[in-house]
Amino acid sequence: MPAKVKLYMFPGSNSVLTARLMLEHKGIEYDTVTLIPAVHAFHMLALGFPTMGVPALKIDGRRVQGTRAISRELDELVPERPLFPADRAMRKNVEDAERWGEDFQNATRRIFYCGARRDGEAFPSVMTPGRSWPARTTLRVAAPLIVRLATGAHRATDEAGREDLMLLPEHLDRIDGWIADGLLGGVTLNAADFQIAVNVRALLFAEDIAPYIEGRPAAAHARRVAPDYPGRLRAVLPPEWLGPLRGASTAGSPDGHSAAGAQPTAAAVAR
Ligand SMILES: N[C@@H](CCC(=O)N[C@@H](CS)C(=O)NCC(=O)O)C(=O)O
Repeated sequence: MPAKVKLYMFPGSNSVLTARLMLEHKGIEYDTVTLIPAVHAFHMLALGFPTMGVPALKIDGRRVQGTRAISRELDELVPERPLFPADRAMRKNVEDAERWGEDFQNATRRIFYCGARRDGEAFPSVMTPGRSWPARTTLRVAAPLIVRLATGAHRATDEAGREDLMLLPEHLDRIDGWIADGLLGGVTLNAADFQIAVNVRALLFAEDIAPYIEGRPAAAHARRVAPDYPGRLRAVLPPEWLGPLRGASTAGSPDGHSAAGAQPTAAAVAR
């Protein structure tokens, strides 16, 4: 008999989307328990999960929490379309990239909350699509408070967000390199694909950042793996935070040319 799978989630969460895409990739049917962000933390603890975070699954009543635990569990449940290669060395590479991707997930979230503090429409644009009107209204009204709480929970300070943006060119180069090597973006998607692509996709709805990603292999990869991730963060980030992106010689500079030399360099704007 197929397992009974329940996903604890809220729409708009980057890590939840990673879990959903992996469930769909495996063809596993599941029910969702849709929670309100921030309040969800109390629900998760009350339900007996070890931490407050989503995504989490109950599989025939057994609790599995976090994207990296979920990817392993799904391979146990449905061996077809494996999320990890059978070859030991290749598996290790995917595991390492997936772990790196979870840190990248945290960075993406911090950058988002830095933006959401400056653009009141950003949080509702990501968190309300697909929800009932009472939930949409509640989320709209509570958005400033939830953004404040999430800032604290995820330590998404301006300082941290600026630092994350400083490292972003390096991260994008790494992702493009993994795509070129075939570690990401293969015929069969793996756990690292789902972990990483969702977060590049999330960065693509930041109007300040998207021009520096568009045109890169990472952008095409993100759209392939996570075609549907609604949201909008208007261009509200302090311009000096974007210096490292402008200074990086990327395929995705906004005017289509290498910006190195023509724009402030990372060093020029670094604290
Ligand atoms: N890194 C975790 C994600 C955990 C996480 O931070 N989830 C957010 C939702 S986007 C959350 O539940 N945050 C509230 C909290 O942990 O208190 C994973 O990959 O599963």
